[in-house]
Amino acid sequence: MASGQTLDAVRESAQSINDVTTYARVGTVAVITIDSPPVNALGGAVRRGLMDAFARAADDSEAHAVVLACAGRTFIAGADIREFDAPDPDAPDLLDVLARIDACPKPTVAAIHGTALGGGLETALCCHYRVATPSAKVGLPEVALGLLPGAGGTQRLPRIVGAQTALEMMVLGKPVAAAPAHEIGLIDTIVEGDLLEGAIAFARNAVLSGAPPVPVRERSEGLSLPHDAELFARFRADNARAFKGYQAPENIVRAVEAAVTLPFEAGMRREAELFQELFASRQSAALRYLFFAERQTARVPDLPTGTPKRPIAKVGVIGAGTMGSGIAMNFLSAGIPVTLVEQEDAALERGVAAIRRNYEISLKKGKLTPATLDACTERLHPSLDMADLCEADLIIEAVFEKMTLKQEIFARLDGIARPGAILATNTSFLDINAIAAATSRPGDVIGLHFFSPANVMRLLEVVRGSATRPDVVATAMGLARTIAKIPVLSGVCDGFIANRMMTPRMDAAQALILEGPLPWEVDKAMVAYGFAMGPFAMLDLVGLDVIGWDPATSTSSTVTQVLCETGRWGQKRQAGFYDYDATRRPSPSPVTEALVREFQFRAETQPRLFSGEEIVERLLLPVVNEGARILEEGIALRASDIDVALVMGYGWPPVTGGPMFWADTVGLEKIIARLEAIGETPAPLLRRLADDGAALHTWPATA
Ligand code: T1G
Repeated sequence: MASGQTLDAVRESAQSINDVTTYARVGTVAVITIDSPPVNALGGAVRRGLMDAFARAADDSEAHAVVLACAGRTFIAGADIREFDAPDPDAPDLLDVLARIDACPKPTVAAIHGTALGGGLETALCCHYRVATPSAKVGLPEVALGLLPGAGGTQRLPRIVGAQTALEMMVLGKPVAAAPAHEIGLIDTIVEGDLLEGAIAFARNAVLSGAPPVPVRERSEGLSLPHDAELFARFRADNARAFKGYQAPENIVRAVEAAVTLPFEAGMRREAELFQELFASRQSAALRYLFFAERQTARVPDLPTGTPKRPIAKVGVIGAGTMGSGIAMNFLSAGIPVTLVEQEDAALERGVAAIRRNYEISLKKGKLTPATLDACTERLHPSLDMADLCEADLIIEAVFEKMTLKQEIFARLDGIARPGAILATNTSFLDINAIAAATSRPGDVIGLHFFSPANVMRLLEVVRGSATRPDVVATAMGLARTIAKIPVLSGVCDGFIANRMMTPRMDAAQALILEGPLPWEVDKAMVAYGFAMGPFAMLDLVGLDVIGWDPATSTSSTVTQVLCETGRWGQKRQAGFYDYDATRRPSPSPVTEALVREFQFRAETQPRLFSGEEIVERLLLPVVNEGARILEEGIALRASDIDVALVMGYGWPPVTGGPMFWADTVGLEKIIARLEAIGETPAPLLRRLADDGAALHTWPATA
């Protein structure tokens, strides 16, 4: 970051403020540096350091300006989320620290590299100026944690960029790159060369200009931008769908309304009220839980520390269908060449065309540059000959879900793949051990279960066979991050983790409609809970005929079987549980209703009304029970891994935290009682945890 000369000057004069903060002076510019890995988060030590360092700067008569910089990979990346539920009692409150910075009478300059996010950008907004490297990004992503910028961001940001841009930045929560941030005035200068030198020069010029520095709280250019009173109403209307079910966006809008209508101090008080509402909410607790849960899945406690990873420089994919081409894209986009093998030319061409089409869609959306698109597609090597996989470091089989076919392929791979190559199967439920047994190298065989669309869904289930070697597991878990996936380690069982967890939800839904609620009433309840679509709409989308229905053995013994037998296979037939018009718009079907009523009659149930909450509970209880069994069997390492798998693999509503987190919000004693009330046998782990007063979603504490 800093060239030799400047860095030497800083080092020579640096004095320790505390273990994460130093104070130096380069000429007449004070340089405060935070060094608190991994992301310089605003934990207690950083807050104490900032408080004392800025006090020192204000009193230092030799210092005519102040630069705030960070060491390591990034400028301050936000409040320390780990401290939210266990704040450091001895450290000053963040708002007091920022007030100290904000009150500095000398020009203050934030030198930003990496990502200045959340409280990090709010700290920079308490400086008079912000300079950044070209690759830096700034943002207020608190909405992703179910929060709003609670350290003045909702009040200061609009004063620079205006209400509309501020709303977009905070409600979408997406970081803004340095160049566009400079265009909207959020960054004062982009420093092409050495950031610290540039920041010091900027500070010197600010002093030389003689102009009194104006704190952001006193600026108003953003608020004087033309905006009509309809702005907020329109913003709410335009984003109503995206806001649905989330509390934080509305509170952000209200906070920005306060920035536009109230004096700064009153606006800060309003921001604090709105922040506290969110901080105390279950949604935010769930999202903060998932933030760390996602970052924990890659840890495999029983892997010896320092387990080596095998270098993966070349990848082979067998099967150019929807999954194979999607899987290939993950590696192409990560800069890894892929040999894509198919049996027939037409199938191979379809796969290659699908890959190119997907990249072109990303290009149209501005997510890709033409150069990147060309680089990705140039890394793709289509082939009709498995022998071309002989140099691959990793080969992923993604063919039809048939054990004999997979075993045949792995047996052939055994003779083709180089020694040390990792042989992976994308099977979604077949026994990895049986596939591995088809080779002479079962230790090199592993499951890499991608979720469709494979180039989009972030979950990657890494399935460890009984013979899979530790370095193969370590390689797969590390590779997930390389291809921007969240790895969840699974043992071998039917459906691994995510599919196994979703099965009892579907079974419960099918059973429930015999007790009263119709399919669309069940779906409505699940959508209200936060799912994008309910289980029956999902069945219609996927196709009833492909979910384990066999015409040869169908016996009209379930609603689904009868629907399939009568050709109501779902959306593709414009009739399934729902009826569909030509645009595939669904409507409750009288045919299905009559069928359900008939089955209710046969079941001799006393159909009754169910509330939405009761429907949700009836579908979630068996899922929680299955999760507890998965943990007891050692299939999943942690309960939070199960939640991450469902959120990342099946769009389980993140604001609920996932089924294991939900179970603790209900209380395990109640979960057990309600499971028994519906005739389910609670998994022993639930009883043990309930007896110990322990939580399910953080079990096991050690993993
Ligand atoms: N607090 C504590 N730890 C954090 C952290 C944070 N804010 N951000 C990251 N870490 C840890 C993370 O757990 C991991 O730890 C390591 O850093 C690397 O993270 C008052 C209330 C900065 C873009 O939401 O978006 O400020 O697993 O694996 O992919 O208004 O981390 O190594 O032990 O993600 O390079 C707002 C959250 C907080 C930013 C880096 N800030 N962080 O991504 O690495 S709320 C955020 C990120 C707030 C104020 C409000 C990303 C990153 P470990 P990583 P990365």
